[in-house]
Amino acid sequence: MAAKRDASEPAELVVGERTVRITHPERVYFPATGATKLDLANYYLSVGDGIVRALRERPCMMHRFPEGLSGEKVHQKRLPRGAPPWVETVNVFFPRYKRTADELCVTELGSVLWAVQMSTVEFHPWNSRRADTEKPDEWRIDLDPMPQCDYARIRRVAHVAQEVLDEIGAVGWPKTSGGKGMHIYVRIEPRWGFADVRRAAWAFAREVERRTPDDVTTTWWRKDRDPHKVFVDYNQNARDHTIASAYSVRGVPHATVSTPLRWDEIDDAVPADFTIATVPPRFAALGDLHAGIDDAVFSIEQLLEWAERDEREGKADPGDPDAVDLEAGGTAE
Ligand SMILES: [Mn+2]
Repeated sequence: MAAKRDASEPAELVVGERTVRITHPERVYFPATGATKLDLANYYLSVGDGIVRALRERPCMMHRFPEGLSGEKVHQKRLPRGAPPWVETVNVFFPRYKRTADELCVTELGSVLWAVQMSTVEFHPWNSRRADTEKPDEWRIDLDPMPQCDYARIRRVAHVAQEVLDEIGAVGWPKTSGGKGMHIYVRIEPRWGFADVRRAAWAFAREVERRTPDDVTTTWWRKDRDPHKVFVDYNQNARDHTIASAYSVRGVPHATVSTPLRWDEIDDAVPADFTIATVPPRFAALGDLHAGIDDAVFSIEQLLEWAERDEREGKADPGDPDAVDLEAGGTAE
């Protein structure tokens, strides 16, 4: 009788010099397609350089689905117990709760796979790194469709954002959000705190709005936003706001992936086409389209000047509702 591997036995994945045991490899995580926990692990293995580049040295929230998508979702800040010693962490402070937490800090692909073993589907890294968690090195342009906004509008706004980025000498790296929107990341010098990076993002969003007012809103209150427009969500640059990283799978039925795009793909690329099934061959063919992100570092000074100009004209935004003054002792609300 031929030896047959029992599908319910743990799988052992070799990742560089690490071996990661995946228990319950056959557990269905995505009931709509039947994709299992092992499929998820193999997906992350196949985009290894890309996911590590997106997460490297960043505090990272883990969005876990211990029973797959049919069960409860856990937003996990603290690294779960039982991690091998090579899985690294970074200690971050949460002023709102006056507590610290040791969050996952990916330094190698093995730790991504260990997070999958701990049922992580989505990775939500900070926009700063452990060398100084209070100084973001990533400006995140989040193009959020309001409920009745069509994707053509997202595409148009992405091109306007690209035009403004070009003019200020910044290199933007677009990706699908894995949902209905788009993200554009810009590497920045880690010289400013969250409040300034957010102000810079706000000034940029307003410039994009000025150029295409029929497509964009920067209106603060959700209820006041035109439901057909794109909200350029500058608040994603506030402290302790995180969004799914490049190559992060999303916890949705068809396991879409937040997928890096070339600028010239934006008009044709359909976000729903990028899933844990389709992104591995794409990655094998194209490599990581964000591979150059760490070499294109932008300084936000000009955007801060725009922010000052707009503030002088009395157009300051109402402030981040979640902002906490760290130096004043961190009393929120
Ligand atoms: Mn978004």
